[in-house]
Amino acid sequence: MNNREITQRFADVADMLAIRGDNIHRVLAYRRAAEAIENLGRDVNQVYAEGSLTDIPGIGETLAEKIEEMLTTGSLAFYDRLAQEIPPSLVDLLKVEGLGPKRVKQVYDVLGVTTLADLSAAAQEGKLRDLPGMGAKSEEKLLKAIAALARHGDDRVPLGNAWPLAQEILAVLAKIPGVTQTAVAGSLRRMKESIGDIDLLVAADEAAVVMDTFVHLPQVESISGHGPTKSSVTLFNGLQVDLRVLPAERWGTLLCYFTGSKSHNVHLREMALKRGLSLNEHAFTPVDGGPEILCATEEAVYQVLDLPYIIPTLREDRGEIEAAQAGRLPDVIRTEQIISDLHMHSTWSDGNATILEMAKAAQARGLRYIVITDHSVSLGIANGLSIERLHQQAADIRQANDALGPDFRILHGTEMEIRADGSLDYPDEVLAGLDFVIAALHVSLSQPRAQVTERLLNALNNPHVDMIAHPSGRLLPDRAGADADWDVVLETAVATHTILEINANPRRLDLRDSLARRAVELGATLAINCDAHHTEHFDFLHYGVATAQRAWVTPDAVVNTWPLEKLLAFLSK
Ligand code: DGT
Ligand code: CA
Ligand code: CA
Repeated sequence: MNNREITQRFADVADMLAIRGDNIHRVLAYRRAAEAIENLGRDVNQVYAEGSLTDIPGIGETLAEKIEEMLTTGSLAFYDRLAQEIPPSLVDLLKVEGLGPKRVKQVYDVLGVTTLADLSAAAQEGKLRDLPGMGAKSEEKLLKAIAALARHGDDRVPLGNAWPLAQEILAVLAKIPGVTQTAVAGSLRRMKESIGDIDLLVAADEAAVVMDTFVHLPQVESISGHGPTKSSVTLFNGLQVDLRVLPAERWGTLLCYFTGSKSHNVHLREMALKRGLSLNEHAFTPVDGGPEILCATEEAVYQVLDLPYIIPTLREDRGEIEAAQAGRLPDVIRTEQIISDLHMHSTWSDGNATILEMAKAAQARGLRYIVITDHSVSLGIANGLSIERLHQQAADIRQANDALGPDFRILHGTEMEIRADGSLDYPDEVLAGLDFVIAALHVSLSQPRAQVTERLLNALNNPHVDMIAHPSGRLLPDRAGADADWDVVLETAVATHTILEINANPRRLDLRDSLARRAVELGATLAINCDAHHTEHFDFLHYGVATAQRAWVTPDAVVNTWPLEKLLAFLSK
């Protein structure tokens, strides 16, 4: 079994245990294990071979044994036994908005419902309304939710789709009189690569008018909840948005609670309890009585726990709280530290703007140098450059450099195909004449692991190749990208001084956060580039920086923070 299969199996076990009504800590342990394997930057088979499964955060002896069983036998006896009691298809029912594990158990026990289709039929036949705690109204709501699920699927939405929508909605809410603060929360504020639902927060003394405006926004398809402090809607694109309104003096605890992650919050609450305080979205409350401690800012929340402020992109309970306690919180990269972009396209290949237009747009955003890296000859669909056109392009770059003067510099590069057979698209003597050489995979991504790995190694070992762009080639949400032996690839990149890209295009975010963190641990040098095909694509930068933050990347490891001279010296090594 591979990482994905083990992740899925653990997630299913967690859901099945929850449906069975098992101890919550047991459920959480499996959920945490699923997350740990999902976020593992390397092949779980290899970790097992090294005997270091229990070094994975969240994996103790018991779970390590279960992983071992799956890796060596391809199945899990515990899961099979559980499946006798709780049909695995019940897990799908949890995707229905408003249906929790208790209710799923009930419809299974009482009505024999095991699938979504069963549930839909039972609701249509009016069999649900007579269950304890249900009624005709909740039955109708459930039918709607099942229909919504069928329409939109349960797919998480890529970060890049959710972010602009959330900003649009917040901008409207911020203009309502009496509103003093607005923020995104949840996974969107933590900038996870995919978003389950959008969480929005507003500070205002009068909630009613905010809620009214919110549920009647033109983007809203249906209203699933409209209460005094919380409302939920579904947008036409299927995204659910939750909004909560609270008074400003409780803003800090509110924002912290709903930013999550859940595991980060659980950890904070445990720390609070050790101090005799219970912590929720409203306040800290002394366990043995006494007045609440209100926090108007998140800084104040962390201060009560004697912690420095932890930025949202780090809040995954992947060691950030321990690091904060020890005063070793990484000083992660920030957008304003970036002064270059090393990967972009122009009208010479499949870009929409001329070299000069791209350069001016980059300069207007505060960058000091860029590399033009149009596609190479074999990528015909992207109008890849023949060797002849590549040589002609040099003159265009010289002219643009002359036009811009000494404060800005355009380098001449390429985004060169690594062909399906592993060979490179330009001969060495052509590469030697360029300032910067990117190698990248775009075709035959589904080759077997050994073959894809070999292609990447071939590029890494070429002395002219300076960077590997979007190493896995994945496209969110559906295309998983190449399955390479990442540890070998990352180690070879370090050994050959080859830069690895975190591609900031929100459909890529590649290297993904977990692999980027592994890369940095191994000593890799990274770049964060927008892969702009249009001047507006430079706005992608913050997605790439957030991904780097989630990987604990510090500015020194990112070449885009370096002055040009430092980069050139690195490249000549
Ligand atoms: P998502 O929507 O699946 O991408 O992920 P999140 O993290 O946005 O999760 P969501 O929308 O269910 O809840 C938003 C935040 O609210 C979450 O990050 C932490 C907080 N939260 C929600 N439910 C709980 C809970 O039961 N316990 C704790 N401690 N926090 C919760
Ligand atoms: Ca959410
Ligand atoms: Ca939510």
